[in-house]
Amino acid sequence: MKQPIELFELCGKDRDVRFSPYAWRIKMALMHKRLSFEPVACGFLEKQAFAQSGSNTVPVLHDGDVWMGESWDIACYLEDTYAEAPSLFGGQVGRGAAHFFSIWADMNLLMPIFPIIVADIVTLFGDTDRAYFETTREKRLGMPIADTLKTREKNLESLHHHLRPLRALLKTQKFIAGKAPAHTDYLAFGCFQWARLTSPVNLLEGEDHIYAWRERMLDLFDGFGRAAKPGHQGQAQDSLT
Ligand SMILES: N[C@@H](CCC(=O)N[C@@H](CS)C(=O)NCC(=O)O)C(=O)O
Repeated sequence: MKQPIELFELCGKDRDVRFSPYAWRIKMALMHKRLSFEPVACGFLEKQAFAQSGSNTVPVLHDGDVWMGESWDIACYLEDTYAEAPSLFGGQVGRGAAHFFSIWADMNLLMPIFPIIVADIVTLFGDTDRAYFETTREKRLGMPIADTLKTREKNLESLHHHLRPLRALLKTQKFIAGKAPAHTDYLAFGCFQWARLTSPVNLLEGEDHIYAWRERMLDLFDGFGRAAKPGHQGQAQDSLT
């Protein structure tokens, strides 16, 4: 019998708290494809568990003989390997557009969200992962993590500037992919789910079209995203507004 698909993903000191934005993209893609999978929690210093993939980052997919890192490559692998299952891209043209959107989402969602939530993310790790995260991310930020708190308001404003095209789109259609969700939605959702699970900061207000879309995304697959455990106290940015 075929071994179940495994998905290696990042966890906090509470190993049930799983917040990697890239892993969420793939978890939603696996649900979309109706593939059952076993999530495997990994700390930053536990990469040995997926050494066979040659990847230094998660998510990593292990499916039979296949070991694969890089979330975009994994999405393409799932689309091609499980071609009979519901499509993530809706054909080659859709794949090209989704690839562009993946780059757009990295630059216009992930990057502007990061400085807003990083001071909360760091608190979710145990000592060893925390030290690793501080060293690597402070280098990336070019400042101590604590200093990001001084510019949180400004960073939120900047994020909302980046969100304008997404908001304009979601005013006219229910999902980024159109009438029904597909990989473009999972690409963006991963970013918002990351923020929602790591930080009590409210990125979206209740009357925002993006907020309504995120609610629809949280309801998908019997509330799969909504059921995830947040790392912070209290509710995960749903009914806080
Ligand atoms: N381009 C990669 C990025 C994945 C990535 O950066 N993952 C982070 C966790 S959210 C990671 O594993 N970082 C490992 C490290 O910093 O050592 C993808 O799309 O899969």
